Amino acid sequence: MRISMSLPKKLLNEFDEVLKDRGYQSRSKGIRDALKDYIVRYQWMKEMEGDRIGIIAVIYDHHYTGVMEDLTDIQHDFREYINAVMHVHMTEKYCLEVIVVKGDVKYIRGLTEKIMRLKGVEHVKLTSTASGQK
Ligand code: NI
Repeated sequence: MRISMSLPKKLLNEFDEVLKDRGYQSRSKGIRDALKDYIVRYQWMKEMEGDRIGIIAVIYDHHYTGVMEDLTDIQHDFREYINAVMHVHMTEKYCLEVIVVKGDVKYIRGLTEKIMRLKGVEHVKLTSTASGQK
Protein backbone atom coordinates (compact mmCIF):
# COMPACT_ATOMS: atom_id res chain seq x y z
CA MET A 1 0.00 0.00 0.00
CA ARG A 2 1.09 3.54 -0.62
CA ILE A 3 0.64 6.12 2.14
CA SER A 4 1.62 9.74 2.47
CA MET A 5 2.53 11.44 5.72
CA SER A 6 3.87 14.70 7.03
CA LEU A 7 6.90 14.85 9.28
CA PRO A 8 8.96 17.62 10.87
CA LYS A 9 11.94 18.40 8.61
CA LYS A 10 14.41 17.83 11.45
CA LEU A 11 13.08 14.34 12.15
CA LEU A 12 13.25 13.36 8.50
CA ASN A 13 16.80 14.72 8.19
CA GLU A 14 17.88 12.73 11.23
CA PHE A 15 16.20 9.61 9.87
CA ASP A 16 17.91 10.04 6.49
CA GLU A 17 21.27 10.46 8.26
CA VAL A 18 20.76 7.15 10.08
CA LEU A 19 19.76 5.44 6.83
CA LYS A 20 22.89 6.81 5.16
CA ASP A 21 25.13 5.62 8.02
CA ARG A 22 23.56 2.19 7.84
CA GLY A 23 23.89 1.97 4.07
CA TYR A 24 20.18 1.91 3.23
CA GLN A 25 19.46 2.63 -0.44
CA SER A 26 15.77 3.21 0.03
CA ARG A 27 13.87 5.37 2.49
CA SER A 28 10.78 3.15 2.16
CA LYS A 29 12.80 0.13 3.30
CA GLY A 30 14.09 2.19 6.25
CA ILE A 31 10.57 3.20 7.23
CA ARG A 32 9.36 -0.42 7.00
CA ASP A 33 12.19 -1.56 9.28
CA ALA A 34 11.54 1.28 11.73
CA LEU A 35 7.84 0.35 11.89
CA LYS A 36 8.72 -3.30 12.54
CA ASP A 37 11.08 -2.25 15.34
CA TYR A 38 8.35 -0.10 16.86
CA ILE A 39 5.85 -2.98 16.75
CA VAL A 40 8.31 -5.50 18.22
CA ARG A 41 9.23 -3.11 21.02
CA TYR A 42 5.57 -2.62 21.88
CA GLN A 43 4.82 -6.35 21.77
CA TRP A 44 7.83 -7.06 23.96
CA MET A 45 6.61 -4.50 26.48
CA LYS A 46 3.10 -5.97 26.36
CA GLU A 47 4.31 -9.51 27.02
CA MET A 48 6.26 -8.76 30.19
CA GLU A 49 4.55 -9.78 33.42
CA GLY A 50 5.06 -9.84 37.19
CA ASP A 51 7.22 -7.65 39.38
CA ARG A 52 9.94 -5.70 37.63
CA ILE A 53 12.57 -3.20 38.62
CA GLY A 54 13.94 -0.79 36.08
CA ILE A 55 14.33 2.69 34.75
CA ILE A 56 12.39 4.89 32.41
CA ALA A 57 14.63 7.36 30.60
CA VAL A 58 12.76 10.38 29.27
CA ILE A 59 14.12 13.19 27.11
CA TYR A 60 11.91 16.22 26.72
CA ASP A 61 11.93 19.83 25.63
CA HIS A 62 11.35 21.81 28.82
CA HIS A 63 10.24 24.85 26.79
CA TYR A 64 7.21 22.95 25.53
CA THR A 65 4.23 24.43 27.37
CA GLY A 66 2.84 22.19 30.08
CA VAL A 67 5.16 19.22 29.61
CA MET A 68 6.92 19.59 32.96
CA GLU A 69 3.61 19.88 34.84
CA ASP A 70 2.16 16.89 32.96
CA LEU A 71 5.23 14.79 33.66
CA THR A 72 5.08 15.68 37.35
CA ASP A 73 1.32 14.99 37.62
CA ILE A 74 1.74 11.55 36.01
CA GLN A 75 4.59 10.69 38.37
CA HIS A 76 2.51 11.68 41.38
CA ASP A 77 -0.30 9.41 40.14
CA PHE A 78 2.18 6.51 39.94
CA ARG A 79 4.20 7.39 43.07
CA GLU A 80 3.71 3.91 44.55
CA TYR A 81 5.78 2.50 41.69
CA ILE A 82 8.50 5.17 41.62
CA ASN A 83 11.54 4.84 43.89
CA ALA A 84 13.65 7.77 42.70
CA VAL A 85 13.93 10.36 39.97
CA MET A 86 17.06 12.02 38.63
CA HIS A 87 16.85 15.13 36.50
CA VAL A 88 19.70 16.26 34.24
CA HIS A 89 19.57 19.62 32.42
CA MET A 90 21.02 18.15 29.25
CA THR A 91 21.19 21.19 26.97
CA GLU A 92 19.63 24.63 26.97
CA LYS A 93 16.51 23.01 25.50
CA TYR A 94 16.43 19.38 26.59
CA CYS A 95 16.14 17.65 29.95
CA LEU A 96 16.80 14.01 30.74
CA GLU A 97 14.75 12.45 33.49
CA VAL A 98 15.63 8.99 34.80
CA ILE A 99 12.78 7.44 36.76
CA VAL A 100 13.55 4.36 38.86
CA VAL A 101 10.49 2.13 38.92
CA LYS A 102 9.57 -1.02 40.82
CA GLY A 103 6.42 -3.07 41.01
CA ASP A 104 3.87 -4.87 38.87
CA VAL A 105 4.78 -4.32 35.23
CA LYS A 106 1.13 -3.53 34.45
CA TYR A 107 1.57 -0.19 36.21
CA ILE A 108 5.12 0.41 35.00
CA ARG A 109 3.90 -0.10 31.44
CA GLY A 110 0.96 2.23 32.05
CA LEU A 111 3.30 4.89 33.39
CA THR A 112 5.68 4.49 30.43
CA GLU A 113 2.87 4.73 27.89
CA LYS A 114 1.38 7.83 29.51
CA ILE A 115 4.76 9.55 29.31
CA MET A 116 5.21 8.44 25.67
CA ARG A 117 1.94 10.12 24.71
CA LEU A 118 2.93 13.53 26.11
CA LYS A 119 3.60 16.30 23.62
CA GLY A 120 7.06 17.76 24.12
CA VAL A 121 8.50 14.37 25.05
CA GLU A 122 10.98 13.31 22.38
CA HIS A 123 12.24 9.97 23.62
CA VAL A 124 11.15 7.38 26.21
CA LYS A 125 12.85 4.11 26.96
CA LEU A 126 11.91 1.53 29.58
CA THR A 127 14.63 -0.88 30.66
CA SER A 128 13.68 -3.44 33.29
CA THR A 129 14.42 -6.82 34.76
CA ALA A 130 12.40 -9.30 36.83
CA SER A 131 12.42 -8.46 40.54
CA GLY A 132 10.20 -11.15 42.03
CA GLN A 133 11.56 -13.05 45.08
CA LYS A 134 12.82 -16.49 44.20
NI1 NI B 1 16.09 20.39 33.10
